[in-house]
Amino acid sequence: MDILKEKFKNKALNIFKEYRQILKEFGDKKVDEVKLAQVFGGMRGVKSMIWETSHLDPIEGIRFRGHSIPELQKVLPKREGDDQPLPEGLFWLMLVDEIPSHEEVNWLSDEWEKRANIPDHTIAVLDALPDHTHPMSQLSAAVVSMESESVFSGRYAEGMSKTDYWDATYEDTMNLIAKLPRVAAYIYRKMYHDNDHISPDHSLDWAGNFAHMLGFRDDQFKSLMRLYLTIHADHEGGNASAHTTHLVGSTLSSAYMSFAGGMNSLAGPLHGLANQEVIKFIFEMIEELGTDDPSSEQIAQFVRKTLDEGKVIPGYGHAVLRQPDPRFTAQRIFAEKYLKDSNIVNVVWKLFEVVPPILKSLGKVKNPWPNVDAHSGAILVHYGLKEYSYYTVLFGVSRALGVLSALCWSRALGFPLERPKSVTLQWVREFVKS
Ligand code: CMX
Repeated sequence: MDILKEKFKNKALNIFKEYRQILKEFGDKKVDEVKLAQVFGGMRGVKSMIWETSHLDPIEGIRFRGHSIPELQKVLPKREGDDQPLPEGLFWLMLVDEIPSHEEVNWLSDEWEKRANIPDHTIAVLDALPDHTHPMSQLSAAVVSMESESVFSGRYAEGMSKTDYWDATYEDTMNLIAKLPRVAAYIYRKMYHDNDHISPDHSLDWAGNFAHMLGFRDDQFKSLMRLYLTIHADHEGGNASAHTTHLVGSTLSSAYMSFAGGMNSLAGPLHGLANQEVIKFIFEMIEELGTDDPSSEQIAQFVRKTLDEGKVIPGYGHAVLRQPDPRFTAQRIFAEKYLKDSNIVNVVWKLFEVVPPILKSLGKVKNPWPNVDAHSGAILVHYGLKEYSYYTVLFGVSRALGVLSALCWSRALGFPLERPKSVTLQWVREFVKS
């Protein structure tokens, strides 16, 4: 058994016993009251799921196993010469609640590299898709096609015991995360670089190698990828991509099917696709205004016009957060260090000044502040990754770290099939009368 799996097994066994005892003693205790507004309102705030890997506070933002993003930037192992954390370290932390050593993250980089080959039929599936297929549809199709390799599905068909579900899910998780950069880079080079693919560099880490296979040689871009793939990894369990992965996984679908479900949900414009929508919005504004250095007044006018047309301002607002997203701030700090003179980055910063007061003035937007998607595109454009339809794939590769480590926990703790209760409008009519 590998070192990480052994650690996970020991942790999970203890926590399994602890939570069963808690349930036995306190299972009837009420945790929440649900209001009718929440029944109609997308279940906002209803406490209904266990998610060990991260926790989201409306004011403070995300904490991964108790660590904020600036703390992660300090405590997680880094590659020599870089000041951003390795996403391998975050995966380790989320899975076993320990900050790994340099040796441990190096082991994980090597382990993922060993598991990274993608099946020929997945390449054939991607090649068969027409060019106008959105990159997120391609990612989803590729992940579903790799289900044929699922250790969990194979062992389940042979009659695996319940007590081994976590083991097979761990194997699928490690294999799938290892393969995602290859799949994602293949989609990018196929779509935007005439199928001119780049072989992996086995000496690089998971994120650095992904940047390399996309075709970016710049060390700063590799550093950006390490930051990007760290901060997008998890946002507690209720967000749409995490919750979808969890829901599909609760049926004992494999990690591949569960993650593909999560990706289909990330592909919506109110969720992960917002990163492409933000840069599209900025490009349209630049084109309409005829300048890539618009004044605040010009930006305000464009924002108001967008709202008058009945559209949302992408990259702003959040279902939980009530302050600027620390993931936005982390990217801003990176950009302040390296990209101060970039016009497109400056537009993002001006939007940050202009948009919140306008959204506040509408009187209905609960969070007028930028979310993670408000910043990422401008930095990518600066480094030459301008094909914005691809941006959500980057988000998806990162999200795998959180939702799949959480899936390992769900299997280890033996969580049941998810099955909340729905009601009809007739039920509501009778309920309000009573
Ligand atoms: N621009 C314009 N209107 C907005 C808005 C925005 N950025 N954010 C919220 N609103 C509106 C809502 O559309 C809603 O209007 P109606 O009552 O007319 O339907 C009203 O304000 C209240 O919404 P809310 O309670 O503040 O926000 P929700 O929790 O319902 O939705 C979110 C959250 C993210 C979907 C929403 O803020 C939004 O659409 N933002 C733009 C898209 C975006 O950036 N999504 C990415 C989120 C991060 C991620 O998941 O990746």
